[in-house]
Amino acid sequence: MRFSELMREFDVEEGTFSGDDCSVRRLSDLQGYFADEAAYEAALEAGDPIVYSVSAFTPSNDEGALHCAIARIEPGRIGCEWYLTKGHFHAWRAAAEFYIGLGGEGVMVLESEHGESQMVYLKANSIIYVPGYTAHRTVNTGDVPLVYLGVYSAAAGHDYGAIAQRNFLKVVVDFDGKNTMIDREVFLETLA
Ligand code: M6P
Ligand code: ZN
Repeated sequence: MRFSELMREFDVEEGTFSGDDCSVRRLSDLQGYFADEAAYEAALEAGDPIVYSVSAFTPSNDEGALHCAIARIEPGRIGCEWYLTKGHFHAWRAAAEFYIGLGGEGVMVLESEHGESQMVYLKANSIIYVPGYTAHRTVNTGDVPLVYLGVYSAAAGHDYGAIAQRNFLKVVVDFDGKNTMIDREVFLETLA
């Protein structure tokens, strides 16, 4: 590979790789992802803010290659629920991923195919290992952007289908200033 293809600079504030047009996810792109639908509709009436953006460094698709994405989740909430990423399984289910925190603070929700959930803290100078066969979503629980890198196999692929259908079983919400991961069903009952 040519030298110019081996290195990229990234901007920790912006959450982008140099020379890359980042993909932007606005609130309107996240229909069905937040638990509190009334709060979602009300927020959308007020505007369509950027919730997060992703910029990728994909130097190769050869066998054994790695890709890296940098993402920036804006601070914010829909009702009690913090701004989040869509979340995905890898299309190649066995593929693992490293998440490396660069700025801000948040959590990852990890959910196995059998519905076992874990909440793991993600902040600057921390690294999370996302095992294979595990859906992963990132949540900004702070009041500044959460910026992080994800490093994964070029063959991993993003499978959003299962999450778009049933969503994660847990939600991360701010209850009286405390970040809590609770069952989606239990949270929905508190809204009824
Ligand atoms: C990380 C990586 C990316 C991913 C991004 C946003 O940077 O895992 O591959 O695209 O987070 O997450 P999502 O794709 O679930 O919206
Ligand atoms: Zn992933």
